[in-house]
Parts: sequence; structure tokens; C-alpha cells
Amino acid sequence: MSRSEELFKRACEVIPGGVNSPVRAFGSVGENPRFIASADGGYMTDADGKRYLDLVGSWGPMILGHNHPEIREAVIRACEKGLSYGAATEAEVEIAELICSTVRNIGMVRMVNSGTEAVMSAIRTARGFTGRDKIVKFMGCYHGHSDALLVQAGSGVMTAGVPDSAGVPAGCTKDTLSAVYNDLSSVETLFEQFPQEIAAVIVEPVAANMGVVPPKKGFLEGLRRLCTKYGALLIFDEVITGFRLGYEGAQGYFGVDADLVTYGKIIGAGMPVGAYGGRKEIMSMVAPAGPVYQAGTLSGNPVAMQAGLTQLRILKEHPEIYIELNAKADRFYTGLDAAASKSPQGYHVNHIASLGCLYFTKDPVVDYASAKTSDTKAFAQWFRYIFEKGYYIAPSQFEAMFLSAAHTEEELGKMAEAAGAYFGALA
Ligand code: HOZ
Repeated sequence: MSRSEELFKRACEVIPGGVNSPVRAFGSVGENPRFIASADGGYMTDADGKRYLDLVGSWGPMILGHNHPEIREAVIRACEKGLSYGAATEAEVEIAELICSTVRNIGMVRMVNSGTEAVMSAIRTARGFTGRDKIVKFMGCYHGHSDALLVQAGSGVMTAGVPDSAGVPAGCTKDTLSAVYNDLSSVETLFEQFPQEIAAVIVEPVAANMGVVPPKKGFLEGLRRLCTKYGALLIFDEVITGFRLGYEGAQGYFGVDADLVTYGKIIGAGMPVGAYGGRKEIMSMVAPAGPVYQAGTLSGNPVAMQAGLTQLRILKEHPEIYIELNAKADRFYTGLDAAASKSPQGYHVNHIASLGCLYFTKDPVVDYASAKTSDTKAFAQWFRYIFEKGYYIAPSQFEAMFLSAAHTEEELGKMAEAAGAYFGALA
């Protein structure tokens, strides 16, 4: 029995499903999870000593690669000064100043501990600000696991084939309206039905929890227009796209302004951090400045802030990181596309900047319904092959691949070659 198998056996006795987040379980690809012992640069090493080129990158935040020396040093220095104070620190001011001075439409920002918390709080703020209750979300978009948002959600719930969750009272989702991603008319219909009741439209500007689905031209601009017309707020959930598509995330990449933006793990360089921010008049609603209550002992944790601040500073001081990463990613996904085209089966590679995904379907994937046409058995077979070759991709069809600055052209080229061999053999 391998060390990972042994650990999984023990874990199953004491942790539900043996894992602390369902997407790590490998169930949908017919495998057991690998327990990770360490990570460095573009690689992770499991408990049995097998090394993988890691294309998950802790689900996004490791844009500079694992164990970056400057970030590690900043964390060590912070640890030497104590792990948590539950009190204000200078680093919190610095990171907020950095974000507010560089990202459009962010006049104030509040640190929390995860993307789930950021989204939950942004929704509350939008409701407090507008005095309205309803929110619009898109099928297949995932905004964390808070009650109101587990409605036709992506990510692990989509992988499990149960896009809603048990344990969510109907009352919690009665004000959540679902629209079709990339389909403006579905949003317009909801606004026509509830012109005065919708507080906010929340969207992943690039949907990256049903695989990767970029927005069609005009979709985000149309959402902006509709929200302005009906007095609702537009919330960009940038847990995945923030500081990844570019320094200003999707707002900068597409040139569309959001009213509120939510961030997740990338804000803490992989440490448990999230944040939400927006224009001053909206964020001034948040306690203690305003009446929308939101709190957290560990929010703005001093160690996590130093990690995040260091990563954001590096990204800001080196804009060439994004240029090189996105160009490298273009070449990689083009290579993967060429490799998969040898497949007798239908396939589609969707990609934008360093995010990408290979679907096993003949139809273009533009929304939840088309993402679900992907043959998940074919994905599982591909996963097992490429994983065995030493490439750690997400163990689910409905997640993204995340490239990092630490991945080399040569390593990615080898992966595309391995894909070519796999799909060639199927032909
Ligand atoms: N799709 C999830 C993040 N956006 C994966 C992470 C998790 O749920 O553990």
C-alpha cells in the first residue's frame, strides 16, 4: 500500500470523505487523492516521493510558483513577531493602499479569510446599499459554499452532479435568481420581472468553475448596462481572475467596471485570505463605518498579510510577468489543442490568459448546459494517463488549469507532447 493510500484510509475514518474539500477527493476520476508532502516552483511532491508538474497551483494563487523565496522570507519574518493579534496592523493598511491605488473602482477594501466569506459579505453589502433582496447568479458559476449561492453551482457540486446542496433551507435561496451565462436576454428577463427588487448581479467574469468559459464579446458590457439601468450593483467574483488575467483582473482585462469585486486565495499568495472591495460610498456601508455587519478575528492576519503583500508587490513591480505568462499559456493551449485534435472524439480547448480547460465534447462550450455535454468518462481516462505521466491537473472536468510563472516552456511543451501521444494512440 502506498503512503497516500495508507493516509487516505486513516483520513476516511476521521475526516468526511477523507478530505477537507470535496474537489481534492479524485472520486470522479476513479482515483484516490495523493497526499502532498511539499511543493516548490512549478512542482509538487506527494507522500510517496512522486513529483508532479502542478497545473492546479492551489486552485490559482500560486501564480509565481510554490515556495517563492521572497514570499517565504516575508512569512518567516512575520512569524517571528507572533501569529495573530486580533488587532489592527500596519500591513493591513499597506495591502489596502496597494489595492486601492492600483485597481480601478476599488476605493476601499475589507480583508476576510476566504473567497466564500468575501462573496457572502459582498452580497450583504449590496443588499444593505440598495435596500433590495434579490440577487442574480449564473448557472455553473461557483461563488463559494454559502447557503444563498449554492444554487445550480459549478465546481465540486457540478462534479458530484448535485448542483444544489442538502441542508440549505428554501428560505435561504428564495431570493437567488439563476440566469444563463453568456446569455444577456436571460438576465434582461429577470430584470423585467423584478425591476425594483434585484440588489446585485454576481458573475465570474471568466467562468472557471464549470471548466473555463470566457465571456462572449459584449456579455460583461451588457451586464454593466443592465445593472446601471435597473439600479442594481454588478459584482465581479474575481476569486480566480483577480491578479491573474492581469494586475487589474477582469475589470482591467475587459475594460468593464464592477461596483463590487471579490477576491480569494491569490490575495494571500495561498494563505487563507479573501477580500471584497468597491467604491467608497458602497464600502462605507460596512461596519463599523456603516450598518452592514461583518467581522472576523483572523481577518487581516499579520502572517497572511505579509505573504499577500509581498506577492502583490512583486506582480505590480514586474508587469512583464503577465505578458510572459499569458504568451507562454497561449503557446501551451495551442499545443494542447493541436494534440487533442488527433482525437477521434469531439473535444474543445477553452482558454484565456493562463486559465484553460480541455472538454470532451463536439459542441463549443459557452455555458452550463454545453459544459455538461462533456464526456466525463473520457476526461477521467485522460486524467489518469496524464497524471500517471507526472502532470497534476485538477481531478475534475469542471475545474481550470492554472499556469504559473514558474512553469517553463520546455516542461509545458513536454506535456503537450504527452497529450499528442495519448490522443494519437486513440485515433
Ligand atoms: N473550484 C474551487 C475553487 N474555485 C476549488 C477549490 C475547493 O473547493 O477546494
